[in-house]
Amino acid sequence: MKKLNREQFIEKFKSNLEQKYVKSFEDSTKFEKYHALSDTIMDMISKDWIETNKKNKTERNAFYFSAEFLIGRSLGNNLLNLGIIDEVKDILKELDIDFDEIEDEEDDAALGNGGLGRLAACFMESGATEGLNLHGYGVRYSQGIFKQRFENGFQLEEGDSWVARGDFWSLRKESESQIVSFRNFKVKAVPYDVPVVGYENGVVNTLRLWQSEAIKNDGFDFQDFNDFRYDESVSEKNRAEDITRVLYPNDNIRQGKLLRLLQQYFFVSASLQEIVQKYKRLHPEDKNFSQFHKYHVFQLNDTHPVIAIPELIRILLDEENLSWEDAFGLATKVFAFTNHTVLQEALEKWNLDLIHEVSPRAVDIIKEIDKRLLQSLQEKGYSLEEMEPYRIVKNEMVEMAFLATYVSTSINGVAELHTIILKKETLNQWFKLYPEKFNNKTNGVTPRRWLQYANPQLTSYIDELLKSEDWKQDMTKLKGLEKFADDVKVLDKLNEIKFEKKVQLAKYIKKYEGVEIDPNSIFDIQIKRLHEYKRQLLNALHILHLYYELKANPTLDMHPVTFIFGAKAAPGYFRAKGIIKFINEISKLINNDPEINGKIKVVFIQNYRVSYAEKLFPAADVSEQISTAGKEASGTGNMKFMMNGTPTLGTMDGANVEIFREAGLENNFLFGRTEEEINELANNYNPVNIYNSDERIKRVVDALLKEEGISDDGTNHFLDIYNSLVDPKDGNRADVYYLLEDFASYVEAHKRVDEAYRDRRGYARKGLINIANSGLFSSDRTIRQYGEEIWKL
Ligand code: BZD
Repeated sequence: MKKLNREQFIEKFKSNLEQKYVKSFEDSTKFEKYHALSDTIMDMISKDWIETNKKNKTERNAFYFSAEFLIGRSLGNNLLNLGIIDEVKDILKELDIDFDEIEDEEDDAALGNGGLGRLAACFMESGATEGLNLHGYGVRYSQGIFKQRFENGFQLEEGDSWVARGDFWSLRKESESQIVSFRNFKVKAVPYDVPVVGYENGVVNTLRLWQSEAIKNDGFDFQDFNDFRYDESVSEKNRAEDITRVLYPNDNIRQGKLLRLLQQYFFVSASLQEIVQKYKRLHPEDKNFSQFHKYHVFQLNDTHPVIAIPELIRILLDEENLSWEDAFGLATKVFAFTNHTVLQEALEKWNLDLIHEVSPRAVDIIKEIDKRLLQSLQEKGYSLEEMEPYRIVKNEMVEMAFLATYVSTSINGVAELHTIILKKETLNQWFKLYPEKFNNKTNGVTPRRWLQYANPQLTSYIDELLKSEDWKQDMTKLKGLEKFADDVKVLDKLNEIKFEKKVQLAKYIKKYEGVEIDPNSIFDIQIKRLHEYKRQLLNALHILHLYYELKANPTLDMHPVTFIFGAKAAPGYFRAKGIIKFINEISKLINNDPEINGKIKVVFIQNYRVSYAEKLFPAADVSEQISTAGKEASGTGNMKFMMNGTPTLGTMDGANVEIFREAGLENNFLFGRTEEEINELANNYNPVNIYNSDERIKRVVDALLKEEGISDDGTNHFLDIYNSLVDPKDGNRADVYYLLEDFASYVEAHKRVDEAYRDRRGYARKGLINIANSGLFSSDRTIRQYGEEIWKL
């Protein structure tokens, strides 16, 4: 397939350079070349972008409302999806430019925390690839997730001014700006459109991110300035820009901050106003919006955009003069809700006073919805007591998940087990009332970024084995790889590719972390946000256990292992930061112990992010997915490892359950209690007994306080962790994530890995079967299900 006119491309690239920087090609920097290359690509997609927009106008459209889109870099992915990545690499080589160096000039667009934000980015890409009319709407934070650095083993945070050097992947659409009215001030919302390129199909969808700015004179009041009131002259500008200044860096924890609610209201209000305006322009005859629901469906990515429900009703009531019945009736037809967590501390509740600060009308409308809900329940014969669990407003607090569930046509969980738990526990009362609304949509990840782009070596080998590239359009075709399961040439080649990716990663880690790691060791990797329920601490305690075993028996027969961690802790999450320090202390202790003889190495990479992840997943031998059963809604990193041929060492949690089912337990390493077993245990769980009766556990837990080489430098972080496991304060329960309960089983699972890895071909076979059965976890499949079953596109 010839997609590129080489001469034209080079011509355009060079003229971009000359025009943007008034420099010759020879004199330009790597960054300038990156910029010119990006602009060349933006030019190339403009026609398709216009065409896609035109087509969407007359059809039904889905709108993905999300406070986060964790995009990462765009250059490589767009080149891949345009089908020109190899050719462009080639051209650059001819020009004596190293593509890897150019692409390293791009900062990640890190407008998200973790899984939820990255899922939104995968969905956008798969939506374009599947040719769906899918529009993303979100926030253009000036500062994305903080940059992480370690100093003396402690996490330090720095700002992430990702646009400082220029954002070349969006277009500012000044003319489509909106005014957002808060209770006591107004701001201008300016859209920045990011193109979402479908995979080799000519589709370019749009991700629209809103930026907050002052309305007048660029917010800068010259009158004030001329009157020597400098402070006042800039204050309005600052106040407006504050709204989208920074992403809140917490995941899976509620934060009841006014600014956060202002952000949420800001982007949904701007989005809905714009969408309603467009509708009126295209359907001037439909004065009462009777057809609106036929053209629109809004997917709410968790509760963060749920304030869109009262906002749409407000627009219809106050601006468009609809009746309550019509406005509310319309709202009940156009929203769908995705839940991403069952952790109680993460479920959003907003105080009515705070909502009033942001939008007084939202308070009226929410109260009216609550009132009418209770009326309707009463009419159905519910007693006061029976009505209680349904109250949307209680003690002046609004349960956002309840509001979303009541109004939406669809409520979905993100993995089979998660949806079961939603139905039987978290939203059980609502499931009883509206069973037909509940459904599961197991997450997926885009195979373009996470397999084809991240692992071109494996990709071309799959092409070779399957003698076709059809699998790139339909990942279930990977199943065809199973017939090579006992072909030693294939298994050896898979090991060879894995080794090459490990060598590449080792170089990268040497460059950025200054640590040498051995690509012949087992790369055992846990990369995800730092959270107690994800149990990085369990991993750490096990490593310490191995270390003590090795100290006691230096000739212990084990294959060398490199344990790799990557994780950011929310800046205010004290215990999570303590766990980072603890792992860094263990790393220092072990890596500097000559007696260990290279048998164990521990590396905590700094500033784990999408672009780092792309190097980690393909190089992994073990995928650590060790959350307490029932706590991880789905997980998506687990799927990225699987696609790259890495067996899972994990619990029966989230989508692990489905991974085990698809690839077989014999090709993975299951351990730990099930969700049911943990529920049974709950009230009788006594971790102190385990601590006292298992010497191995006592030894590693005590290390928190007693090991000489391990210190929290007087910060009390390690005492806090110790207490959380076996000596909780203020009537709290001990070890609420069951680390000690699962410890023995985890140790044993690692032994099975060690054993299995010695049979190098046997291990490659497990990897192969995982790849062959990873088709289910393509976000193409997920987004098709949303499109067919929820959005009815
Ligand atoms: O969403 C995650 C879940 O924890 C994962 O199990 C799941 O795979 C993904 C995608 O469905 N949730 C988050 O990432 N949540 C957040 O990042 C978040 C952010 C702000 C506020 C609350 C949660």
